[in-house]
Amino acid sequence: MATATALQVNCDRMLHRLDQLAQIGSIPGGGVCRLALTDEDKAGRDQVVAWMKALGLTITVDQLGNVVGTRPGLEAGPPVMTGSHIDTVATGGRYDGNLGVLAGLEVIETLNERQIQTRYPLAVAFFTNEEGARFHPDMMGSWVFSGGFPVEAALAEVGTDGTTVAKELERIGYAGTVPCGSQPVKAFVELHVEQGPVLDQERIQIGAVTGVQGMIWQEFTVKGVSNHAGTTPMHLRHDAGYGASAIAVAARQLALEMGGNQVATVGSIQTKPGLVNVIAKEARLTVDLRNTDSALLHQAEAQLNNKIQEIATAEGLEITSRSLARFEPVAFDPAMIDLVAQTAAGLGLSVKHMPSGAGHDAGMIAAIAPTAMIFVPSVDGISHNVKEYTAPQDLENGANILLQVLLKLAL
Ligand code: HGY
Ligand code: MN
Ligand code: MN
Repeated sequence: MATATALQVNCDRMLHRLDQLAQIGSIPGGGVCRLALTDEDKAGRDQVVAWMKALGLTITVDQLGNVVGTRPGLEAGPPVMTGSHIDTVATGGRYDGNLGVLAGLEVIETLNERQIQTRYPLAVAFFTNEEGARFHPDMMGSWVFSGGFPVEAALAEVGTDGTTVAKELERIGYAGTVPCGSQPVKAFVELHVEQGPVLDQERIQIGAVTGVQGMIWQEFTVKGVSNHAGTTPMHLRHDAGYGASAIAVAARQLALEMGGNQVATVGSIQTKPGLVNVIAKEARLTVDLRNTDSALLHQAEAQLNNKIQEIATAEGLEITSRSLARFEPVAFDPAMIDLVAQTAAGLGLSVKHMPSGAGHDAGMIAAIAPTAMIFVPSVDGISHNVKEYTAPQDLENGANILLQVLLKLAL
């Protein structure tokens, strides 16, 4: 259809929405803090729902607060869906997740302007708690939406501040009634900033994402003995603070020794009582392990657990753990990956097939529908940081590919 391939998004309009949404929960440095189900997340949700309504979309809110805006097609049936998330980490950038949702709205507005009707319905979704920073695990909403996690378990999750998903959904008015898992999807395409350095360093314009790497999040509690930092001989110490630090060093060492795609980090360490002259009696820390290869990821986990047992024995510490998130690597549908790559090439853009280092809602929806992702470069590979930045031309390229891919799937 000649007109369809000539269609372009209105990038200024999309940038304006990105800027408006970034004002909600804005933090110094141009970043955003809209932790899932907080007042800021509510305000962001209300804004996006208002835009969806203005575009004539039919809105559904499911039991976990996942929001889907649907544009009817000439035929009824499962929609071709795009979207992402609008919750952020506490030190978030303005593009992570938000770009995918607002580019979806831009596609809808472009089609509305030209009164283009698609054969199948089109939908734009934002999923609850993709980040998993306040409530674990991450990708919670899309995981429940795609039937991977029981909605009851998700609603009962207790956040880092002691409240539950259920209570917070009620409080912000997004405890919907649509049963989770009741909304079939014909195909799913997510536009997202890469959040890593590959496209930027290799000066490539588009990533045709082949899949999402596996991830394991564990929280360890290290119990030792509080004592005086000055009088206690070193060989008599059971220092939980040292134990936690030794785990952090072991995780990093393990990733460096394994090499390849293995990564590891300790993002959070808290000690009690947390005083300069008191040997810590307790420490709590999180470990994030990831790898594109399932067997290697499990090998990393086993090796780290062995090391942790050695630390516990050597230091006379009691170390327990609880799982916060556990996702196997996901491979996207080859035909969908090719569609992204061919569409990018057709628009004269350079494209690279690559895995995603970050978790994404697409990694969950892939369980119920042919799925693909489109990456655009992150300058210096920075993300989960207020300095996250993607150039307007790259944002426009990504949105135009999203437009063309959705049309090819829905016309
Ligand atoms: O942690 C992740 O990869 C995602 O941002 N939730
Ligand atoms: Mn994201
Ligand atoms: Mn993120």
